[in-house]
Formats: sequence, C-alpha cells, structure tokens
Amino acid sequence: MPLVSPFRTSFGTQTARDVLLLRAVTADGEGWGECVAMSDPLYSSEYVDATADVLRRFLVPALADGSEDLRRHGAPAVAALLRKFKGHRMAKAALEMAVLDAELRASGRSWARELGAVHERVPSGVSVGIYDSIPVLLDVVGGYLDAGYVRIKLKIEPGWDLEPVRAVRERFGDDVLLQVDANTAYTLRDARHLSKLDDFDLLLIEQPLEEEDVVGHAALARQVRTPICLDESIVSAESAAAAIELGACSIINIKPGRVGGYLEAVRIHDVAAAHGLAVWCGGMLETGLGRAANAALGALPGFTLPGDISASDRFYQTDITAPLTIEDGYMQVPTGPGLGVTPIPEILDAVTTSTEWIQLR
Ligand code: NPG
Repeated sequence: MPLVSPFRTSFGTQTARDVLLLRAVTADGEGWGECVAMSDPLYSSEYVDATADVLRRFLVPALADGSEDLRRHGAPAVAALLRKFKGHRMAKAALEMAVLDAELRASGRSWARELGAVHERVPSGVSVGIYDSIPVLLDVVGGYLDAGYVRIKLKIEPGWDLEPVRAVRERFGDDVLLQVDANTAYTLRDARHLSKLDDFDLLLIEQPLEEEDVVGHAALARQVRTPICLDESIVSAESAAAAIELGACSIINIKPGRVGGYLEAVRIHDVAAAHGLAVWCGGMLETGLGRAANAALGALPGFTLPGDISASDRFYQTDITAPLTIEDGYMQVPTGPGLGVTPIPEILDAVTTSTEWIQLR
C-alpha cells in the first residue's frame, strides 16, 4: 500500500507498506489479523517475508497440533501453543489477533469490551517524520494541528533534534503536547546533548538508546529530566517489569505486535499500572484493522497519554477498511463484533499481491 508521503525515521525512509494479513476461517465464521512487520529488519529483527515463513512452517501448524486446547480455551491458548518458538512476536501477534477476532465476531463481542476498554473515544496523536528542512517540518506540523491532532511526536536523530524541537515550540507554543522518538539512534555518550531537550518541556523521549541497552536507559534517566519512554526494548510483560525495576523508563509505548499480541499488551498495561507508570499505544502504520484494534486498546484506563492512533488518511489515501477518522482530535472506538471493521473486498483485491491458503486438520 503506497503511503501518502514518504515517512523518514532514524532507521530509514518508507514510501509504501507491504502488509501481511491473516484471515482465520473457523466453523463459526472468520477473523482478521494484521502483522506489523515491515519489509526490512530495520525497526526490529522481524520482516514480512520472515513472518510469512515462520507462520507457514511453524506457527500455523502448531495451532493445528493444539486444536484441542484452542477449542477449549480459545484465543488465550494461542500464545501458550506458540511459546516454544523463540521470538517472532509480530508473527505470533498477527495469528492471535485473527483467532481472537474470529472468536469475538462469532459471539458478538467487541474488541474493546474484551480487552477492558473504559472510554468510547481516544485522543489522537500523530507521528511526524524527519524532513530536509525546518520550514517543511513546520508546515507539516501545522497541518496536523489544524486537523485536530492533540499531540505531536517528532522523529529525531543526531543532527535533527534540538533545532526542530525548538522551531516547533517557537512556532506553535508551549501548550502543544510534544514528544520525540529517536528509534535507538543515540548512545549514552550523547547524554549531555540529550539533556538539552529538557528546556522544551517534552512529554517524553522515546527509545533514545539501543534496544538491548536497558541499563544504559537507566543511566540516562538519571542524567536527563525529560521522562524516558521505552518502545523497542519492551517485548513482554517480563521485560516491562524488569525495565521498571531498573529505573530505565517512566513511561511505556505499548505496541501489540512488538510484544506478541493484544493479550500480552494488556498484561503490560497492568504491570505498568501496578507501578504507577503511564502507557500509550504506539502505531506501526497499520491499516484500518490494526488501527481499530489499537483504538480499543488505547481506551483501557492506564493509557493516560495520547497514542500514535491517527486517522487512516495520515498514511493511506485509500484504507482497506472504511476509513478511521478523527473528530475534535479523538477517534471513536469501534463497538461492533470483533475488530468492528472488515476489509472491503474490492479494495483489498486491488492491493493484494499474493494469497496463500493453509488448511488445518
Ligand atoms: O502512527 O502508525 C503510526 C506510526 C507511528 O512513528 C510511528 N511508528 O518507531 O514508533 C515507531 C514508528 C515506526 C514506524 C516503527 C514504522 C516501525 C516502523
């Protein structure tokens, strides 16, 4: 699916998204899962072709082997059946999502109710990429603020950090909820430099250091006043608990794909809440399917910061579902059975490059 404009982060520039979708067909109906892996292993080690491979060769067959457990316990059995395979959380998350959606649609329950949502709408933040110049950035940010987004996240990297933040503050004022995301682009040696961001009253600095450098984040947190938020480093409820214990973060970005699924995402929400940490829902350029699911997750009580839950048109001219929109800076949480949205067959067909059917016995 082509993006409406190139999206540049510290790890690369994306102009299109190759989306792997799963459709689980059961005796009672069907359900949809969206895999958030990108084409290249730049954000994390997973990538689309690898997720297709691991699903086909290991994960989907494991569900067939565990069909008795699946029948008895439903979607919560998926993670347990897949646990013996290391990693591949985005692939596992997509599979669990499809199974859970099928189950909820068949019984008329909504994603929001199932996860424990307490709000009918969620505040919508937007993630703004890296640009070639400050004037272009200011135009883009101005456009999103005019569209009603309630929080701006600026992607940063060495050489594109203090200046864009200062420029956005000067042009749009101190009231704009503003945060930055480095996607692992710095090292602990940059601590003094990063502390200069303290002047700009940011909500948080997201994932400044390497994914595995949790101890480094704890050291950094002692040297900067701006709250440290972890994204890439948090891959499970256990890793969230460890990072919190170490003092590596005071906020967590929860992305269901990164942590192995929506059910694990809820667990991380619970762990964070138990420690008094704020969480917010991240985005991975999802289609309407993942976006609808994220809106429901973002409506849980501990999601006290606006998420990267932007309207479909932030990334796609034509979404594969009815477009998700924002009104007065908020997105309505879908209430229909399952995800509450479904791919529109003609639109899905038009962007489909290949399909594969796996029969379980
Ligand atoms: O709103 O869906 C969205 C995108 C939010 O910036 C966003 N995602 O690091 O959080 C991130 C980033 C990302 C984009 C990560 C693409 C991986 C791939």
